[in-house]
Amino acid sequence: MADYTKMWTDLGLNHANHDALLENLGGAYQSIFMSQEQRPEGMGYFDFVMSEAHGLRIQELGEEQEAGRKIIGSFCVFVPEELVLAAGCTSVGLCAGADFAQEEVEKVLPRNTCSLIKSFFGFSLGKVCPYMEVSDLIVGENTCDGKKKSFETFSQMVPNFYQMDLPQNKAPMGRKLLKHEYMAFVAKLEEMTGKKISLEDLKQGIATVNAKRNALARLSKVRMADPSPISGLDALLINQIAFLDNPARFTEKVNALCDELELSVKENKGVKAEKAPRIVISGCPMAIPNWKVPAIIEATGAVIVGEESCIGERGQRNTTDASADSLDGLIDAVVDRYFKIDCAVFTPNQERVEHIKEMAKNTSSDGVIHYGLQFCQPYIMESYSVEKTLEKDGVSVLRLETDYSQEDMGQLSTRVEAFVEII
Ligand code: BJ8
Repeated sequence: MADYTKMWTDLGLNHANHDALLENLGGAYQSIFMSQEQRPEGMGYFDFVMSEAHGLRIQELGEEQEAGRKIIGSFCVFVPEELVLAAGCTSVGLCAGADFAQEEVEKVLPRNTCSLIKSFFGFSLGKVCPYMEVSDLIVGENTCDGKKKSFETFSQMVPNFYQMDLPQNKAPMGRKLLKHEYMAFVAKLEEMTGKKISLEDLKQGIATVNAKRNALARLSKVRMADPSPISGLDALLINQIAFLDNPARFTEKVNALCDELELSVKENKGVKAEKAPRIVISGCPMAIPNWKVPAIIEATGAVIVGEESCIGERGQRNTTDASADSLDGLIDAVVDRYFKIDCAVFTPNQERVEHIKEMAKNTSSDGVIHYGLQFCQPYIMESYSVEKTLEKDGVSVLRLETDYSQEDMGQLSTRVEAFVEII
């Protein structure tokens, strides 16, 4: 990696903390990803992106800023990238998947807060996340109580914070609220850039994001083969990188990888043995660099064939209809697309259970592992009905509750191994 010290200093990163984080992540990446056998060649690009995630990509974002683009950081798949791109801005995901500065974090947040929230607080307090520091606007949202209330504190810690309200149910009033909030977001973006979004701008934004989602849908489809041509870990990594990389380049690289994978399927080549146990993971988002549970699952010889998660199908399925010929009509289409996201903060949320069933069937999976982050009420509470409904359908379910620490690795491995053996 080139020397980015000056760039990191200019961003205000804490060098000692940042070096420690990079060293930790580098080690984890080597042992989890680079030790996999028969990886597709196309993964080389994504390895490169990861190796430069705090370097070249941040430099690119800085260059975009110099050219007048604003960088919009967000924590939730309800913040539409289409609108951000239409405004001539760039979207980056800020959800963090690793513990950092826990002691400092627990001075401002209750201990019983989920790891995901603690993580972005830790990244901010420890000054280790260049994406957070480079963002011109940070968008928070009213989803679960943990995020909504913690953003009250977080908004005092970072400059340029913007809060988006979100509905909690799928009634017509909920859709109305979502549209109101997207219109307000458009107004905020226009105020920042000093430029109105045109019909053409939004058509282009939708086309770029639809192309990215179509490429990811192609990846989901090719993974359904047995033997699977790509590991679940690598597929998760690609879904995580989707929140950081330049969207057009990312789409091209995912499509190139899919060309390779489709060929492997034709030749019956896989990364795991044929008839290896097939698992769908469902539950809380696995933000980068959260790879703990997938690594444990695939170490048993099983293969993960789908993620029912915001870093996966829940976040990326469904494209936006770009056929409307008015700006308002296109914004309605964006609202319709996002209103289908079945996050567990919604009640009732029967669509999510139906989606998990459908995924289990389409991927011919042998079982579903429900992943809940400790203290995440929406997903852990919903996991009970997910389990009951799937079991009625004959699908085996294992419910796990964990955090970002490594302390429960042994116990999790034992439970996952036992589950994989019986399915
Ligand atoms: S659309 S899943 S990205 S809100 S794990 S912070 S729910 S206590 S992340 Fe999410 Fe948007 Fe929904 Fe998706 Fe709260 Fe649970 Fe923590 Fe969570």
